[in-house]
Amino acid sequence: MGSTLWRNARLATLTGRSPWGLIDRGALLVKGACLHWIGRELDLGSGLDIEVEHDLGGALVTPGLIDAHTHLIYAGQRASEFELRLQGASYEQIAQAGGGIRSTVAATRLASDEGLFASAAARLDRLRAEGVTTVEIKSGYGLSLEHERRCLQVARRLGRERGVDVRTTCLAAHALPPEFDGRADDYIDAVCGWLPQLHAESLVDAVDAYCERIAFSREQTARVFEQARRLGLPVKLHAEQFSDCGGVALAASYRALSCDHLEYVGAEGVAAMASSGSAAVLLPGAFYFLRETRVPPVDAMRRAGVPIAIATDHNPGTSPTLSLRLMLNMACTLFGLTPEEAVRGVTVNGARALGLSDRGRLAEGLRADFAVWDLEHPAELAYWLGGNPCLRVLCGGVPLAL
Ligand code: DI6
Ligand code: FE
Repeated sequence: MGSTLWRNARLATLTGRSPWGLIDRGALLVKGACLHWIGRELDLGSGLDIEVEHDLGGALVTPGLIDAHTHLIYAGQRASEFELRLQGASYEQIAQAGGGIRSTVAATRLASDEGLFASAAARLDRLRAEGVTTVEIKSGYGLSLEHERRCLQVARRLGRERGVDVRTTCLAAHALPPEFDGRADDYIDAVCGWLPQLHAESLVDAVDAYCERIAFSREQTARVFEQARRLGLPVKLHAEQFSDCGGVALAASYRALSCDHLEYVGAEGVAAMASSGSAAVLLPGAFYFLRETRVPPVDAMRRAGVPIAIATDHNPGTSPTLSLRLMLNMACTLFGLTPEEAVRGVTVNGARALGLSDRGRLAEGLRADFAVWDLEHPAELAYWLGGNPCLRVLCGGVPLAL
């Protein structure tokens, strides 16, 4: 099999010890779906079987970006709720009054499969156009076996048809659907009954839950996690977003891939994550959009060596953004990450939050997932606001049409 050479590039490999793992005048040799060789053009051996050669004109190349937390599949929008919040209503008040997630569930249940696919595909294409090659997509707006299954099927179809690698997460324990009003424990029993079926249909890569005052308790979350463990599925958790419910310690005890949000996590939670190896997925879009003021304890996470990932949390209620680059900027301005930490958060550590070791860096043997940027330096990924400097995206060695 011949290979494709991408040369005359500035590579931000994110490997090694030097800042950004920068290689100037670098080249990438892609064979099939993998990076076959990577290094300085000068060091490129002779006698290689190169079929096609592309001169990137000195452009910046980074690993394909990884959005490790999204809720891409839903119908409708919640602009009226945004207005209510601007007038002083809180997210929790709106949720308690039956709005919030429940209103998106009602719209999603009414949408056709084709309608759900088309709206999610349009959203995915926008992420992709900014260099995203791996996206985690959660269910959680169906909240019945039939509708959770439909949403997960749409996620799988997006992965097959849009050229991006999709990881699915079952978030049936997202909110209490109206038919279970006042019966949260019964709903959790139902969710535990659906998981083996959804898993048998190969629809689930991981299991998530929303552990919060307005959602499910620690005990209810633990029951979902027990079932995931029986099925051999990894878990993740929406934890300590509005209060410290002890969700992080619970998730860590199940060796969660990640704990997400974390504005209210305390020192014990951070220590628990460090010992379980769970990644912290920070979601500055939701923090910004809800005008929160308490920031996640980034310094404590750094000191404890917890890998920090950054994601869009795209959803219609709390983070209606489709720009992972904007999240990089917010991770720096709002949470105090350095641009390099932020970029590592959507590459190396994004992969980590999904339990993937074959991507997130530019290194031989890894997937040929990379983005080419009209930028001089990788810090610019977190610097420019708006616009789109992404020139090309390759996923698994295949160029995507942007
Ligand atoms: N992720 C979620 O699942 C909820 N918050 C968050 O950050 C909210 C989803 C919604 O309001 O629709
Ligand atoms: Fe979320």
